[in-house]
Amino acid sequence: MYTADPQQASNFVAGVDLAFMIMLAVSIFFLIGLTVVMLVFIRKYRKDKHPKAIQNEGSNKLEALWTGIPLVLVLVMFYFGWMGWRPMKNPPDEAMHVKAIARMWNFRFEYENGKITDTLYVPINEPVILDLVALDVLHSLYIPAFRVKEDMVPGQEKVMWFIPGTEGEFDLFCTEYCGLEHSYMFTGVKVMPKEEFDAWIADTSAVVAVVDSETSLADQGWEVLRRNGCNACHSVDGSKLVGPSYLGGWGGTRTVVTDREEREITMDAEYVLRSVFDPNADVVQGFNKGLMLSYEGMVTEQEVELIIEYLKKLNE
Ligand code: HEC
Ligand SMILES: [Cu+2]
Repeated sequence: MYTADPQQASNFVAGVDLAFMIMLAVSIFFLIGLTVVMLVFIRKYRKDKHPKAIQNEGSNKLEALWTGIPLVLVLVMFYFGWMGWRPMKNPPDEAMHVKAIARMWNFRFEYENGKITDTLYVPINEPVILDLVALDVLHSLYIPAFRVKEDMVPGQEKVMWFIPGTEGEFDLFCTEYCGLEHSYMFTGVKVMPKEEFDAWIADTSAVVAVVDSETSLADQGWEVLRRNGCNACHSVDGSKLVGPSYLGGWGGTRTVVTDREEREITMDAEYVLRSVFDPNADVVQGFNKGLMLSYEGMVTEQEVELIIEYLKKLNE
């Protein structure tokens, strides 16, 4: 996915890489230096040359030296680390905001005009502020090429910002182990020329057009499931993941727990709708409450109907 010049990918690359290279250089210097000194000493002070060990009472000069030099080195590293990190904490006042929402186990990005995507789209050379929202547990948004990473904490308002400097696609993923399908939280950032981005963002038809394209209703239902990350928890082949499989679900009966009472229920449209908007009202026996969050406001009723079309087709 790494299609562009890494040094230009964002405004933070130079600062972070400089700090990294300095630390790497210091480490390599000491690795080689210490190894050489060790080998020399092994030779110089071996037993047949130095049969009698002597007691060394210490040296204030040496003490001062090996306190002073590392102190300076550590402060140099701190300085460059700080210089690379500080600007990340100072987002500009004027910038495009995108809401980045993480949940088990996908990312979604909401733009100022309401457009929603599962890949992040940004214009080149424009500052972008991501408002980080975690709906369930700790996640962490990481874009290695941009050298940015920030934890996403439920209930905490945090931001991340950057100015993309190269067109192309870069990896974006969750880097805080957040449960079974953590590795599914893998998507990308697409950096586009400004005009192309403006045209893209203005085109909200893609959001609406889910319903009236050429594809069959069931295929559109699948698309809704894919886009919302439902498949991280629900399989199509009957295997049990975090939630029940879609297979054989529609029209079947299942035992659910409603207000601590067990009852039999048939999977009809009403039940599916309730499962999506109020998942913890009826909890399917053998599965845990509280894992599926409500998709109220994220999935429309119309989209639930498409999901149902897909479930029906799966039974055929
Ligand atoms: C984090 C995991 C997770 C995600 C993501 C998730 N679900 Fe669920 N889902 C569950 C669990 C666990 C259950 C069973 C417990 C319950 O009924 O609340 C469940 C139950 C259901 C049921 C009832 C299933 C049955 O066989 O009775 C439906 C329908 C459903 N989910 C649809 C969806 C849809 C549609 C999405 C995406 C918009 C989705 N789920 C996303 C975990 C998840
Ligand atoms: Cu995560």
